[in-house]
Amino acid sequence: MACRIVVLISGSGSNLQALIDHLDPAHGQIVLVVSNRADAYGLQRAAKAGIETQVLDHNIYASREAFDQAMMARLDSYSPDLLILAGFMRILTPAFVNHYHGRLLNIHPSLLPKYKGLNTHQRALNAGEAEHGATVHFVTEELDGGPLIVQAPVPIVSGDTSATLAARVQQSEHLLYPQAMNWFASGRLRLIDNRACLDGKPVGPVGTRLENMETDMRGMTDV
Ligand code: NHR
Ligand code: GAR
Repeated sequence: MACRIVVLISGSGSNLQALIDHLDPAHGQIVLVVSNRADAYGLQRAAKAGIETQVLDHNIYASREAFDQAMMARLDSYSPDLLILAGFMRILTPAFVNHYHGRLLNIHPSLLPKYKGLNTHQRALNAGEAEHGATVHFVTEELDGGPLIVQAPVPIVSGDTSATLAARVQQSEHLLYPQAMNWFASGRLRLIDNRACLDGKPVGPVGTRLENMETDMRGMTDV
């Protein structure tokens, strides 16, 4: 049975576009895109792809808990098998995260466990790092601290600004995230005993590391 996928966004939705473009239709279907911001450009991308959209503005709720409860009610009416955070910028409550335990993914713009939280590109530059990157992980109560699935390093080059670095990291995100989505949709990726498992085997502590993203992805039939 096709995996029913819901994507949550807050902004431009370039990751959403990559997910739309690379989803293997044999295994899954994006049944809904939700944004907490009415002006998120990603909503237009979804509409263009013929995907249902909904806006749930967090500002009209009295608390984080109330917002998350409203979202859960909305999402559950679509019976999602997989929820994907794609540039979704609201921290989720324990009640939400636990309700979707094992079926909630996030992509974070750093080589986790380094640089949790926001403003990661500038912080990596300030620290004089030689490399940065992106990581897909299962979401748990611990912010950016859930079990890691797969990460891609991106070199930092001289003259990089947070904008040039962010652009390069995002290119790798657009390969990384569809890969993880298709792994999950096809049943290869599961959360078992709080560890991401690919084909039944736990991935390493930082997840599968894709060193040469473009070369590695070439020839992968499911991306
Ligand atoms: N929720 C939980 N419980 N656990 C995670 O790991 C989560 C999460 C919600 C979102 C994405 C995350 C990222 O990849 C994510 C992971 C937003 C913030 C944040 O501080 C931090 C991390 C992430 C997303 N948001 C502010 C807030 O008050 C609002 C910032 C804004 O609106 O611009 O929620 O980086
Ligand atoms: C991506 O780079 C993603 O890693 C990051 O926001 C960008 C969203 O871009 N996510 C976070 O920082 C989550 N806090 P997009 O809207 O074009 O996909």
